[in-house]
Formats: sequence, C-alpha cells, structure tokens
Amino acid sequence: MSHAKLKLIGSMTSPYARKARIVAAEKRIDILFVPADPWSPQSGIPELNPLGKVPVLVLEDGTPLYDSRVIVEFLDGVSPIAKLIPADHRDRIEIRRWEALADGVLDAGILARLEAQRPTGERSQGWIARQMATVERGLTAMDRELDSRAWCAGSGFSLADIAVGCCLGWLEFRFPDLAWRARCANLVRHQDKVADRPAFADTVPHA
Ligand code: GSF
Repeated sequence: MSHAKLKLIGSMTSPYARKARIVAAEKRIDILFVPADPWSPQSGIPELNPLGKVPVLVLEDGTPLYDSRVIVEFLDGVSPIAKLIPADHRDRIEIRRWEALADGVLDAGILARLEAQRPTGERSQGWIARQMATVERGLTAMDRELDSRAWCAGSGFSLADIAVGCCLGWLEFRFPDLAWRARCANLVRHQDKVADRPAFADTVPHA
C-alpha cells in the first residue's frame, strides 16, 4: 500500500515527531517527512495547527492531524501491518497509559528546558525544579513498571515501547547529565534494545 502523499511536518529534535516517524516506519507507511521549526515565524505551522506545534500529519486531502497521539492512532489504523495499538480495550488503555506517562515526562522536561533558556531575571528556579521532579518521578515509575519484562506492555513490541524509547532518547539528547542510566537499570536494558531497531537508529535526534 502506498501513502506517499501523507506529509509529516516536524523537527529533527522533536520527540513527539520522532514517535510518529517511528510508528510510520515500523508499519512500512511511506510518509514524506518535512522538517520545520515551530519557533520560526515563517514556519507556516500555525496555519495547519492552531496550537502552533509539531508534529502535524497532513492527509492526502489536506486535512491536518495533530497532536502526536492522534497521528499515531491514525497511522496504526491505516494498515493491519505490525499493529502497535491492540484492539482489546484493556490492552489498548494499558499502552496509551504508557504513552501518557512517557509523553508527560517529555512535557515536563521541555517546560524545564524552556524556562532555563529565559533571561536570568525572568527565570524561576522553583518552576524548573518542579518540572524536573516530575521527570524524575516519571522515570522512577517507568523503571518500576517495566520491571524485568521484555516489553512495556503485553508480550511484544508496541506503541508503549516507542513512546518510552523516544522519551529516553530525548532526555539523553537534551539532558545528558541527568544520569538516569545509573539508577534505572530496567530502562537502560529497554533503551539499548529499542535503539537497535532501524526505525530508531534512523531518527536519532540531532540539532
Ligand atoms: C506536544 C508537541 C510539542 O510540544 C504532541 O504532539 O504530542 N502534545 C503534543 N511540540 C513542540 C516541539 S517539541 O519540543 O517536540 C512544539 O512544536 N513547540 C512549539 C510551541 O510553540 O510550543
């Protein structure tokens, strides 16, 4: 099946765009990745997504889809190949919960990073500390819930593993000193395993 007209607008550093790219690649859906900077006034992104964020998936008829959770659900339903979100209600919710956790850690990490980039007088260390505490709690919860299991949910690779992989990959990229590897052995094992998949290796974040 060819879906060459599906266009994914995102940046090379966005972990949410990476999640969508990996889902497309795992499912062998041929999308056109269009790099764009949501912070650039000329990006054209607010015309597609009123929230002004990437990723945006533009369908064949021009309909823009956002955010990444809607995009991955759309992509998973496009073809029956390599299902990443199961049909069973409870199984699906378990995986979406993992995704909410991994995305939530990213949300907090991004807020902390944006705050840290503000001029010294405008920056709130308390706000940064609050967001980083969320990151730490999220990492602890993911590590504990993964435990010694091979995959986050169920018996095989799923959207949950992709979401967690993108979350940890972004933390490694943006917070190389966070040292989660020293205290989250289960996540280390998981991350080293998913990193070998071509879809992950082809989308490593870079500036
Ligand atoms: C988050 C997208 C987002 O924060 C999703 O798609 O899952 N819940 C959304 N995107 C950032 C880029 S990044 O840090 O991944 C973005 O586009 N920020 C621009 C802005 O104006 O906030």
